[in-house]
This record gives sequence, C-alpha cells and structure tokens, in this order.
Amino acid sequence: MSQLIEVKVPDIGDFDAVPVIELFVKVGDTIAVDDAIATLESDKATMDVPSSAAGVVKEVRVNIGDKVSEGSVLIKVEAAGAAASAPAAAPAPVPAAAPAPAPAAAAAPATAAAPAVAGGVVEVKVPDIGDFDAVPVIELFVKVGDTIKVDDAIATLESDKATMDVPSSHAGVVKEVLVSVGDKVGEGSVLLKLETAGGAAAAIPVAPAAAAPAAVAAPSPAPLADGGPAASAPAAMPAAAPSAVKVGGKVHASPSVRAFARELGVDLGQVKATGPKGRILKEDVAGFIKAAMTSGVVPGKTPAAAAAGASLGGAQLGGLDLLPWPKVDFAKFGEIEVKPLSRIKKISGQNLARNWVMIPAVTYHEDADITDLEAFRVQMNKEYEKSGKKLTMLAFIIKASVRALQEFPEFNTSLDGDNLVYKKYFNIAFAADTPNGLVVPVVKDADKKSVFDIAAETGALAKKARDGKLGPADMSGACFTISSLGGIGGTYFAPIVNAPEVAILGVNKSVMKPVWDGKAFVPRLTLPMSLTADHRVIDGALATRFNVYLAQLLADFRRVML
Ligand code: CAO
Repeated sequence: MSQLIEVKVPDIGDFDAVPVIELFVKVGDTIAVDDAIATLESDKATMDVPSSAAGVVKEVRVNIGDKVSEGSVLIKVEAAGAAASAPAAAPAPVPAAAPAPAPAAAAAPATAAAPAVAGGVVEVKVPDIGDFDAVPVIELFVKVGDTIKVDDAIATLESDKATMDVPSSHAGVVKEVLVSVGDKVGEGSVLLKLETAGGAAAAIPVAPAAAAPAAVAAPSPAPLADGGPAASAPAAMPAAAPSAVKVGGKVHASPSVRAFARELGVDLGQVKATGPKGRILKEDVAGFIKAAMTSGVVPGKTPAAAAAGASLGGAQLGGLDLLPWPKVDFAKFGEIEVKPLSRIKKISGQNLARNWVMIPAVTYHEDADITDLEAFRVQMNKEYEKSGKKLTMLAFIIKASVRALQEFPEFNTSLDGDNLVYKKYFNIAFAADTPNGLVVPVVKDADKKSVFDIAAETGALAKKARDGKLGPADMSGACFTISSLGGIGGTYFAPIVNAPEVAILGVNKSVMKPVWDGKAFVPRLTLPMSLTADHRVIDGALATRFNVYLAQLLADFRRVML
C-alpha cells in the first residue's frame, strides 16, 4: 500500500514568508530522504530544504517566487510500502545558517554597547551561528594588509545545506588571517586579527534584542550583517543570535549550485547570473561549461589568449581556477639563454593545452603481433625494389585503422554540443616530427587508397612537413590521428587526443618478445599500441574492443579485406 506524504518546510525559526528561489524536483521524480527539494533565500541566508520522505513526487505545491513559512507544504510524495518510511522524524531542520529571530516587537535596530576599542589589535570571531558547528570555510575575502570596514565580508562558510558570509565586526587593518579555505570553524573561532584605528569598532549595530536574549545581551562581536531593521533579519534555523551572517559576498548562489560548480571545477566568479537579484542558477553553471566545451575558449578571451593562458599556466582556463605560472628568475641559479618558441610550437602548444585540459581522456594499451606483417612488408619491398615503391609499417597501420573505424563508427565521430557527428569519410592524420615542431598532415580518403598509395603519400607529406611547406588544406579534415614513434623507440605513451577528433593511436618501436604459444615460448615481433580516447564518447570496453580488433587486423592483415 502506498501513501501520500506531505513534505513541509521545517522549523526555520521566526522566519516567515521566505521566497522559493529554486525547485529541484518535479512530478514523477523519485527522491530519497534528504534530497534537496527547494532553495529558500532571504537577504541573509540561502538554505536548501531537504526532503523528509523518500518516494515518487506526486504533486509540487509551490512555484518559484512563492513565499513559504514553517509548515508550508512543498510537495506530496508517494512512498511505496514501507519505504514510505518516516514521515520522517520531523523534517530535517535546515541547518543553522543565519541568525536570530528578529522579534517583531523590536522595530528598530539598536546600537549595541559594542566593544569599545581605543585602537589596538582585536580578534574577529565567528558569531553565534546556532547549533551549527565545524562548518568549512569555502572562501576568504581578506588578506594581511587589507583595510576593511565593519560588515565587510571576511569569509564564506558553507555546510551541505546553507551558505553564509561572515561579516567583520570591526574596522581596521588585517594583521593576521588565522584560517584557510577548507578549515572548519564554529562559533567563537578566531578568523582574523585586526588593528583597529581606535574606536572604529565601537558603534556596531546589533539586532534588537528579544528572541535571542543571551546573544544580544552580551556585547556580541557579531553585528547585524546589514545593520538593518530586525524585520529583515532572517531567523532561519535553530538557535540563533543577532544577525551575523549574510549571503552575498562576491557571488550569489545557493549551496547546491555552489556544490555543483565545485564538482565541475567552475569558478562562480566567471559565471553570468540570470537569476533574480543577480543569483547564479544551476543552468548558468551548466551553460558556462557548455559554452567553454563547445568553443574551447575562455569566456571573455580570444582563443589565442585563452590557449596562451593555458600554455603559460594562465590563471583561468575554461573556468578552472588555476594558479598563475611560477615566475622564476632562472639567471639567479646559473647561466641561461632565452630563445623564442617556434610558431608551430606556439600554435600546437595552445591546441595541446586545450585538449589536455578539456578532454576526459583515457589511454588503453595493447600489443599487436606483427611478425607475419613485417615479414610480408620486407618481402614486398624486396620484390618492388626496382619500381621505387616502398611499403611502410605506418601505411599498414593507417589502412588497418580505417577498417577498425568502419567496424567501430564511434571512433570516427566528433562532439558538437549535445550531438555526435558520425563521419562517413576516412581521413587519417599522422603526427610528423619536424625541426620546428610537431605538425599533423592528413591522408584524405584513406579507405579508397592502397597501402602503396598511402605509403607514398605519407612519405610525401612528411617531406613537405620537414620542408615547412604544408598548407592548411594538407592539415585539415582529419577523423582520427596516428602518432608513430616506431622509428625512434619507446615502449608505450599516452598521446593527447587531437580535438575535435575523439581518439588517437600511438605506436612505438616493435620488439621481439617471447610469447607462450601453449607449448613453448616463441619469438614474436610485437608492436606496442597506445590508444587515447575521449571518455565522453568512448567507454573503456569499446576502446579495448577497438584495440583488440586492430591488433587482430595487424596480426593477420587478410582480415582487413573481410
Ligand atoms: N617498429 C619498428 N620499426 C619501425 C616502426 C615500428 N613501429 N616504425 C617505423 N620503423 C622503422 C622503419 O621501418 C624505418 O626503418 P628502415 O629505415 O630500416 O626501413 C625507420 O623506423 C624509420 O622510419 P620513419 O619513422 O622514418 O618512417 P615512418 O613511416 O615510420 O614514420 C613519420 C614517418 C612522419 C611518422 C615519422 O618520421 C615521424 O615524424 N614520427 C614522429 C611522430 C611523433 O613525433 N609523434 C609524437 C607526437 S606526440 O609528441
């Protein structure tokens, strides 16, 4: 038997008529206890309301913009059988974030007998934040040497349900910062030591007393965040003191949006807000990521600047909050010579940096037994010696790769927003090492060419590359890239996907290895292969199937014709 359970706004203190700013559920959704249902936001705190029941959402009783209070029904949930569990022990109260109930009676803010400071060093502490304890600091807005005013935001604290800024209780110059991002703090934790300018901290507005007598009676160092009238002071959550925290700071976003952004490594400062009062919505973060993924460009920067920023370790790449590139005076440690990067290195570096950062790439290794293929290649080259024709291992690998791409079409695709573009042509690029850097010429329509043709074309393109004569047409339109270090050596490596392609095959020098044939170890010529694939398109199982298939083709090249 199923039953309908009403999920209501829990006790949020004296707080009343708080706007719903986000809704996370819709009819038909299956939710668990504690899943966030909605975000409520006052001018001081943002709080997610967790579900008190598990089940399927049958009705959503509120809309964005509706004002709710304790007891307002948000949704009706159909709990299946016993799963209907607890009309849960009273709805999990929203953790204390904001402060204290502002008694209606007390209309005007009072000026507290704040600690009179006649100059000197004062400690700025976390005010009374109710039952809340050990809350992580997620942002710090001040550093040693900063001059701050009363009420300037010092830090943002964030629990899994609420976000709150801690304003300064005093004005002065920051002498010491005693917390770091990630530290957990509770009421009374010292955040800063401030050198006050004398009396600066004296007139601290305090919420009009009443509901939180203890807190207010004392010369609390926690001022009203905005010094405003009590009526605007949120009474969220349990306990509470005079208003001491506020949401806002640099960015305006709910805890769940902040968590979402953190998960994706997005700096909310970079995201354009479309919500009311400049609030960043989940859609804004998703849109920011999408824009960065499709353009490959840091919003507000030119592609070159963005990529240059990446290659130089610039502070921002696609919203990632990176440290600036270390600036070292190398000459201090010994003799140096500075040479500018070649044009090719600058351009390829920008592309490599973008692809490395933006593609969730995984590299899969496989060994191909090319004993018979190499013997065949050597024999054919002898037979065709006089004709001037020559077969290379690279040409065989290109031909086999085309066959594998036909067998596994996902490898012959490109991502375009939410679409996957399947290509019906087979243009294979190969990395060519030149004195000026790496270039990637393309063998067009490799499926229509013989291995001899491909060998001749790669030879001609490689020469053109070394002579610096490749044009844009020689290097465009690739579907899949092969990077062969076989002429040099190595065992395995992890090539970087050449976007917008979704995979790249690296090969190293083949070596004789003892392989167990069931009765004895036999010497087999083994080609080490390293396939890197974009995990957004290609899963590990598919990548491994591709590798195994490619190895089979190279082990018995007759399979390419099948
Ligand atoms: N195993 C063993 N020997 C191999 C081999 C392999 N996988 N691949 C090539 N060789 C041998 C060749 O048979 C040739 O030997 P012979 O002269 O005796 O015939 C020799 O190595 C030289 O080959 P090559 O490298 O000149 O020719 P290629 O067709 O194999 O490669 C090209 C051409 C353009 C791919 C290559 O010159 C090149 O630039 N490779 C570097 C690519 C690169 O830098 N990739 C890294 C990108 S990521 O930083």
